Amino acid sequence: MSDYINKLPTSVADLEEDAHILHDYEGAVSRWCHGCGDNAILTALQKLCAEEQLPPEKTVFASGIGCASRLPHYMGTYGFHGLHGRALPVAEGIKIKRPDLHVFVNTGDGDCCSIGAAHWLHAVRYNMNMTVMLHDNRIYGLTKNQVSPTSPKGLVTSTTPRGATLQPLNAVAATLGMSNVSFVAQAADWVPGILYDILHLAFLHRGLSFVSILQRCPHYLPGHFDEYIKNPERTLLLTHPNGLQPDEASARRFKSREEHDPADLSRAQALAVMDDKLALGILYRNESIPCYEDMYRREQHLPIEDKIAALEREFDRFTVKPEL
Ligand SMILES: Cc1ncc(C[n+]2csc(CCOP(=O)(O)OP(=O)(O)O)c2C)c(N)n1
Ligand SMILES: [Mg+2]
Repeated sequence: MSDYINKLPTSVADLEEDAHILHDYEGAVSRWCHGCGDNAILTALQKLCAEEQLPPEKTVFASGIGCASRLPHYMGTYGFHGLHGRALPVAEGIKIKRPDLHVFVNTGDGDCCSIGAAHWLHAVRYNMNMTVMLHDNRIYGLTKNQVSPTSPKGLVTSTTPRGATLQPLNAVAATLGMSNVSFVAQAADWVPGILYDILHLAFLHRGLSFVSILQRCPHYLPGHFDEYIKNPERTLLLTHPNGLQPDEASARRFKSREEHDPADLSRAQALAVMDDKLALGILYRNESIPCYEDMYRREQHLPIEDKIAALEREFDRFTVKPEL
């Protein structure tokens, strides 16, 4: 007990020096439209950083290109606004060299599921410890209203004036089917409390956590998610002692609830493809998948004699010996 008392700050000045406040995580003023769901994601992330007291100098947000990918500018942490579709390889590069950093990725549905789709598959397979957020507004926002892989069939956009012809790609179901998947969740920007809880659990997961966030684009797709927003019956809240455990007041707002064990992959896959309801919560979590950076570092930390012996073996393989 006396130890604990000794560790308590003795003055407000001590407190201010050590503790980070929300303001420490604020960056530039956002240029997103009024009512854009990206604003809710930004707010949740700043709150998460403050709650977890993440040192801003040890926290990185990596992104590709798109409206969603502007997020690193609005954080008071480090950031890397990369190339279209390349948010994940940038984040992996950061993590492999600096596993001590907290790495977050913000990517759009075009950025992740279209031009960056190959990186998405492999990032899930490498399972590096990072929190990946798919801002799924179902449209290319930044480039002004082109069809995206997640646009629903029939959606009229500037590149599909007669309506999108293909069935949309289900990013949650696709991720659940990828090798080495370790964490998949679904959230919506219009339920900020649940969004925050999901991002918090995603951050605490060791491995790649993939959070698909349905995100409103009021400029190009006004009212697009109203079928869920205006009809609470159509949202299914997933709760479990090993998943989301919202307080009773927040949970009561959902008319449909299901106790879903995130260890159950086949139920998660069924929940991801439901037509009539939108499942929000932790669909899948598996803590036993190893992280690539841990395996890589184990190899990097071979004793020097072993490294030299391995090099000698390689050189010997290519030595041309004169015939005697
Ligand atoms: C190699 C390359 N191809 C195309 C573009 C043009 N471009 C920029 S953002 C974007 C799509 C953005 O859509 P999404 O990823 O869904 O993000 P949003 O703006 O909707 O948040 C495209 C096609 C580009 N910048 N680079
Ligand atoms: Mg988009």
